Amino acid sequence: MSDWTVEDIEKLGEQVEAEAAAAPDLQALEQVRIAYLGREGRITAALKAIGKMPADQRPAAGKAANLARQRAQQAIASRRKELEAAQTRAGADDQLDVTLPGVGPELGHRHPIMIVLEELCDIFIGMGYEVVSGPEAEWQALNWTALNYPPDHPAMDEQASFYVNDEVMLRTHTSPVQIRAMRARHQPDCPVRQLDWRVPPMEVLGHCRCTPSPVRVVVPGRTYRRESVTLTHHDIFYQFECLLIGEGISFADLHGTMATFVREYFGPNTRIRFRPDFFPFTEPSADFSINCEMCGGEGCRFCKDSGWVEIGGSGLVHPNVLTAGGYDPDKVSGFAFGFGVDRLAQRRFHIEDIRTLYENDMRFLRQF
Ligand code: FA5
Repeated sequence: MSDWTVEDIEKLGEQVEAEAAAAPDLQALEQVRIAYLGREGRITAALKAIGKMPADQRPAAGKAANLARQRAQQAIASRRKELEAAQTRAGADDQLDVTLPGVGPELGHRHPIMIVLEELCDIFIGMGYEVVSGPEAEWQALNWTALNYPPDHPAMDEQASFYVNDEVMLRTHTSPVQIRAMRARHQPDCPVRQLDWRVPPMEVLGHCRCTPSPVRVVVPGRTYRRESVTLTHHDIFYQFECLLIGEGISFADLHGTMATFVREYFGPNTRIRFRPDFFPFTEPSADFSINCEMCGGEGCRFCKDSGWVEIGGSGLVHPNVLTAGGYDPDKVSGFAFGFGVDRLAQRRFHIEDIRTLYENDMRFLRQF
């Protein structure tokens, strides 16, 4: 006769599950396995005892013992998995070698265009100029009309510009900021400050009820033109604009300011050359070049053997543009000039293809 009852056997499953779950490590779990499933284990003993039980109890006892064995195997296997995973995690932590040199975060790099722009701004701030900006999506009225472009000027052709809608476009140059800067220098209560940008330029002066302050600003900024991309032309590029308005400003002031700027930026022996040009917003207008710093003016492939490198456009502010800014052309005058920044960056860092400046290739950017 056996001492085992069916109830005893049924309880084994519950007991082994509780003990397996409580095992703190793999060694303790092995002890649980031996205690229940080992040769002398309790479930093994129960299975052996079935043959000695009364015949009517054997089927139920056999079923209970098999179930207990199944529960024991599952409980032990799942606890083993948990304990092994914990051990792997702990092992990984142990592998941290605190004596290894640290990996420093990689420092960012300034974009070559930003390096040039900051240097340009510093030079002009040193001369008492204020750095201002304007929107890249600009009123057509400011990009063209207020700058004295006649309605049929070829530059307004859709081919050369990106239009957003009938009134807004991506600015093709930084010159529209001239108008914004002028109107911002009217006294706070002057109606010109509140005027719609689309008011016909020749009417603006009629709204002025103040004496606007002199203007001395530079404008670094991104510009857009619908052009074929080449080594030196892009459809996105940066310009740098300078505007001075006050009493008695003449071409001599333009020349003096530019001479100071080019000597600071390109070197003390730099010379400037003006040649007559045309811009609707300046009169007279001139393009300006400097002697080629690569060959010292002798002629080389960088200056196409001319000894001169064209930098940008300049001139005295046209009376109609002063009027569009609310300034009386009989009382004040001014000069303006503007040039491309990308080409300066290309020369400074010997970058042959302007596209490299806009591709964001880290191998290129890491060099600066
Ligand atoms: C202008 O944009 C005038 N607003 C400059 C100006 C300002 C004249 C104030 C008078 C008074 P222009 O179209 O020439 O001018 O452009 C000026 C400079 O921008 C060029 O000399 C060139 O360096 C640069 N530039 C023009 N188009 C591109 C382009 N597609 N890609 C790169 N740079 C360009």
